[in-house]
Amino acid sequence: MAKPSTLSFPAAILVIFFFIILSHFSSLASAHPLDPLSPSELQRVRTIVKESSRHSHGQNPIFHYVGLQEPDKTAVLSWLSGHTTQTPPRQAFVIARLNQETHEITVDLSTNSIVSDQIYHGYGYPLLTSDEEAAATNLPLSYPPFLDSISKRGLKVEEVVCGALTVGWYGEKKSKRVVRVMSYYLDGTVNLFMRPIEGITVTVDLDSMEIISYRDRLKIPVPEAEATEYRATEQKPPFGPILRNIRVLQPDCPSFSWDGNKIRWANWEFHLGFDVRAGPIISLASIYDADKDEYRRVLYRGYVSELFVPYMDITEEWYFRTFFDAGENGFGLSAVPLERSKDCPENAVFMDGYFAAPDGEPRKIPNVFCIFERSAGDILWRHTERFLPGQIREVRTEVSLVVRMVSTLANYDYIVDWELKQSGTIKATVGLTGLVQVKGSTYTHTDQIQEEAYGTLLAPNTIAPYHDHFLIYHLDLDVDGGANSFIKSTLQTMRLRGTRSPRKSYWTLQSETAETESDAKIRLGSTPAELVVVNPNKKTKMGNPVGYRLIPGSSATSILSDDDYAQIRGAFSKYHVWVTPWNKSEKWAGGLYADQSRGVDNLAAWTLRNRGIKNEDIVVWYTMGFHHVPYQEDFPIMPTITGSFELRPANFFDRNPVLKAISLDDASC
Ligand SMILES: *[C@@H]1O[C@H](CO)[C@@H](O)[C@H](O)[C@H]1NC(C)=O
Ligand SMILES: [Cu+2]
Repeated sequence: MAKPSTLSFPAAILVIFFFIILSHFSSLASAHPLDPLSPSELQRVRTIVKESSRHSHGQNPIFHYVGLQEPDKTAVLSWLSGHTTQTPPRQAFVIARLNQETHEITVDLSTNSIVSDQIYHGYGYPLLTSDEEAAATNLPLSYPPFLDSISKRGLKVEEVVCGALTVGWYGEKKSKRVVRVMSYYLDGTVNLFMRPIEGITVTVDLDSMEIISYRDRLKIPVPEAEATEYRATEQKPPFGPILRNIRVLQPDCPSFSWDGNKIRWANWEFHLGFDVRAGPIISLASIYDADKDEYRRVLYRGYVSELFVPYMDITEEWYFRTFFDAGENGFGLSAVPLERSKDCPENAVFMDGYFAAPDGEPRKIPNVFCIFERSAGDILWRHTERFLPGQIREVRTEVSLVVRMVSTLANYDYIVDWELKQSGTIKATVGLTGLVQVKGSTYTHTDQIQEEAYGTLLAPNTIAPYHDHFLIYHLDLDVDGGANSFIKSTLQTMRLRGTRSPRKSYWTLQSETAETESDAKIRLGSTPAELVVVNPNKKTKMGNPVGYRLIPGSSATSILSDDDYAQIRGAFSKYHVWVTPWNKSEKWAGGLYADQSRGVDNLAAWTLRNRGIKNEDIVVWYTMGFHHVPYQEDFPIMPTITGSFELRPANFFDRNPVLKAISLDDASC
């Protein structure tokens, strides 16, 4: 934990004291069935799986994924309601590679035994491990043809850095676990992504760990190091503005409390989990209803299910760059430790995340999440009553609770925020920052460009190809209970003729309850629409079905052709909204095995069954999309692009909960 260096002595003591309390708390924390696997559980999983594979195969397994096997929803809810004191069985789900085969293993942690071990024979491969990526990127550095290419370009091999890229799928009948290794050049900068060594295609077989094909096609200059420096210490003049004397301190403690992974703040309570694939998982988010004097469930589980990032350059060195960052590299696995006063405000509280290394050993990502109260000078609600003598003036300050993770996937950094508001709103925001992926080019001026360049010339010899980012959220809404329906209402212009009213038009709602999955595939367009998940079995006092509405933010969906291989795999990007009936095994919108997947097991394929979704336990999937056309300001670092959406109560309460928004939790420290 990074301590703020400028704290006065007594405050520093308080902070230290506070963290002693925090660690004390976590050791006393009561177990929750949705808790991520602890280091000791990960260790047990490792022992059990290793023992078993040694027995049957005489080999060590490589762990590609280890995570909580999500317990049955009914078991969790029944445990939660206190109908049973039995916690649901604690199980781990493991994807391991052994003898070049992919095993799906379920480990029971209460009996310390393997419940099932199946070999996966379908298409696609599991998450890549950090070990094999490191090994693959080392290969070219001792491969004579590569060393030759480097020296032919007049470059120094000790200044070369390599990175591995997944290869996608382009209709091949047979596939192998392979990656392409790209190289970049330092020599006077740390901004290696602005100095690609273009034209070399190195393909590495991950199972045999050898280079299986090599091609050096082009002689393109490596862009200059000049003007690529981004470190603040090297900038003259330094970056401003300086916020004079601004502090956000809560020296006593924040006004939220936590018991292990369960967090309570203002009128909210929820569970926060960590998964190597998804990153943060928000579960069992419930909001207190002061009128009913009870917590009412809103979101059973919400997380980023997949990312799809296709590049629009069709040349040999680029066409395959169509990444699935969660399923190929792990959105959570790529998370970076957050730093106080930099990544998160000074008043943040931090949480660690644990994962299994490729050898199964538990590892920690310190400070993988930060949780903080945001009070940024905004108004939650206000009114000045000017019709009354003397005027009444009422203002409520906006305060919200933010959970943050930052995931760095090679050149890109994704800032993922989940924000809870007293108004009942859940807001999800993603910030895209870091560095754009650029391509070396002979061009030094746009006048020279005669043919399709697939991107923008940002600097001499530097083209940033066009690309998209699609993040799809899995939102298992349980609005006041499990059985929900999805209602789409479009705003229709009504024309008036005759003398009924001096008006010529008005608009009204035309509502449709989605019966099946195909009714709920929505691409938002020019017709305004209201998207509401309701519980048709619960009504407000006024008789409206209780609901929560989805307020979309960023607007992009994929405009690639449906028969393009990348699009077949990332088909979820075609619609803003999908609704499916809840199914335990439908978690990853790009498929469980995203690396070189073929679109057989993904959200689009599941929905072809066109199942009923009315008055069912449904999952809403929301695609947050960005078409990224780079501009010169994307050089040499990228301005943050932000997208968001909200889930907001819609006839959920009988009146505005803000009126009586209170903090139920007196600070617990
Ligand atoms: C759950 O999803 C899997 C994968 O799509 C499918 O094979 C299975 O039939 C589904 N179960 C139900 C009850 O729909
Ligand atoms: Cu981008």
